[in-house]
Amino acid sequence: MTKLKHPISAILFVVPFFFFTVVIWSCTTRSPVSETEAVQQQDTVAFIKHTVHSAFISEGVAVGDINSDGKTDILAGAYWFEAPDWTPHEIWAPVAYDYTTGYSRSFLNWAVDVNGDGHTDYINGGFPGQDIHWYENPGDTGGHWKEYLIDTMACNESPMMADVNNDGMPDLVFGFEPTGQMVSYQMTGKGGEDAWKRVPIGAEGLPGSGKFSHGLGFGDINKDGRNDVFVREGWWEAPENRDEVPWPFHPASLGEPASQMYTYDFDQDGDMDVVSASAHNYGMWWHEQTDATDSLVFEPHLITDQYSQNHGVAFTDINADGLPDLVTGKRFYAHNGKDPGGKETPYLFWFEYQRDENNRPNWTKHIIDNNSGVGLQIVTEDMNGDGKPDLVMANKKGVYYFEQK
Ligand SMILES: [Ca+2]
Ligand SMILES: [Ca+2]
Ligand SMILES: [Ca+2]
Ligand SMILES: [Ca+2]
Repeated sequence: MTKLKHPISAILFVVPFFFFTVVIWSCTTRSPVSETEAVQQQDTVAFIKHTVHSAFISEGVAVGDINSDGKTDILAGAYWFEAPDWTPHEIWAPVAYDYTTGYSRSFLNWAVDVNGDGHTDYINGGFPGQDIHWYENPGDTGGHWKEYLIDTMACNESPMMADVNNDGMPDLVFGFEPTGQMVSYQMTGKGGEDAWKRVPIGAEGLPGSGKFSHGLGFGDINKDGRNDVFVREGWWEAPENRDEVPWPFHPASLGEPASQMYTYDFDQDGDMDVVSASAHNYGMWWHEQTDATDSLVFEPHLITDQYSQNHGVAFTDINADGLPDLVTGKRFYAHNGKDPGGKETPYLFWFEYQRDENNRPNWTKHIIDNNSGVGLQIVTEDMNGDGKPDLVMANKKGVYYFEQK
């Protein structure tokens, strides 16, 4: 296995350290944040910005030790970038993209040893509803990586990697629009065209499985000890035997079209709540679970409506206080500048999660940068081995590594 960080391990990243601040901004305004404010809010945790690549090549990104030298490299689009100097190496022959008019062929990326030969391979998903491939790391042989098809169609705009069948190996999860199903792809270990086995999660004709469905998450939403799959329209309940498919679907209302969603007991009342952020419009919310008697009822609470296009969200403990935090920002030119706020400042920020004396959540905004933003995913990985999570993202401005000081 490579240094893969999938959602569960991100959620479990906990280091005890205590810190306290208060929410100082109004979540009802939408005024631009000044650079002065941005600097002032970098007080608790600071990052060094490394520009890995300064052109649009991908909106997905992954990390892994590609050349087995013990250093974590970065993969985005047609390249892997060799640590520590981020020397580019081609995976396939790159082509140029224009961020003002179009998209790349690389929307979501992952790195894992697919064929079990000890070399970290690459998974690349394209435009929503288009094909998804894995690329075999050639090792010392070098040259472009051999491409294998996983499926002709990967739907939902936030395909994810998660251990759905609980066998210790990461699976791919996304929708299949023709049948309206949420599906998983499990690694067979065989490599080649047979490297992935498709296993449905849900029955046919259910939401969240369309090409442009927005919002997908994985976690134990009903708190029975088994991680479930959820979308903004409901959730699939993991059975004790994960191979008993389809998993039962429970309708629930989890808000507006979103990007990656996460579940956590934010108000510490014993039930699982959900956090989501708008992928193309304004807003971030935590959804308080208020009733578990039916298929779960949630009440949304606004975290902020100040930023739009939060199409990549990570959930990890940034400041090592034992509480997971949100990391997101603007997906720069998500729809070529046409979304609400599409041409506003491409901020990257984290929202520090804390609780007041009554266990009500509060969220403190920390601006990290004002000239990058996010793409479709954020990697939170300790890139340099100092124990602190760093941030890696790729979007229509370039590829960035934010090293936590
Ligand atoms: Ca391999
Ligand atoms: Ca469960
Ligand atoms: Ca709760
Ligand atoms: Ca924290």
